Amino acid sequence: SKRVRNTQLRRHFLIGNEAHVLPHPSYPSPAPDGHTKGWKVYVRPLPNGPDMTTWLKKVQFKLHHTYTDASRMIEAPGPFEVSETGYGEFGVEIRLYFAPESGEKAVYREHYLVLAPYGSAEQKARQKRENVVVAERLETIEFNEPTQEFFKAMTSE
Ligand code: SLL
Repeated sequence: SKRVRNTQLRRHFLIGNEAHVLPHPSYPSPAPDGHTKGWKVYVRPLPNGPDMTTWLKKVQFKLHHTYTDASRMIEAPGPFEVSETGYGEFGVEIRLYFAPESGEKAVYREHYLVLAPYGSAEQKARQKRENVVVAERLETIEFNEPTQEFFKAMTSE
C-alpha cells in the first residue's frame, strides 16, 4: 500500500502495573503457596483517552519463566492486561502488534513489575495503607509515513 509522505501519526498510551498484598478481593483465595502479591500488568489508553483498537490489535506479555504459559497473547478488543499472583518482581516483555493495514512490524517494550511500595516515606505509607502500588508511564508510538489505508482509519477515529 502507498505511504503518506512526510507524515507521522503519534499516539500516547500507558504501560504499567498495579499490585496488592494478598489476600485481596480481586484475587482467588487462598493464593498458591508462597504467593504474597496480586498484580496486573497492562497496556491501556490514557484516562478518558480514545480507544486503542484502531491501531493496536494484539499484545503479547511474556512473564517470568516460573509462570505456566509464560507467554500470554491478548487480542483486541482487550483489555490488554494480564492478572496474576506471585512473589517476585521481574521484567515483563511486551510486544505490541498493529493493524495489518499499517504494514508495521511489532514493537517491543519492557515493563519491570513494581510490587513493593516506593517513593517518599509518605508515599510508601499511603500505598501500604491503601494496599495498592501503581507503577505506570506514558508511552508514545509513532508511525512514520503511514500507509494510506492506515492513515485513513486513524484520522477518521
Ligand atoms: C525474584 N528475580 O526472585 C525474581 C524472580 C519470580 C516471579 C521472580 C511465581 C510464579 C509462579 C513468581 O512470582 N515468579 O509460581 O507461578 O524476585
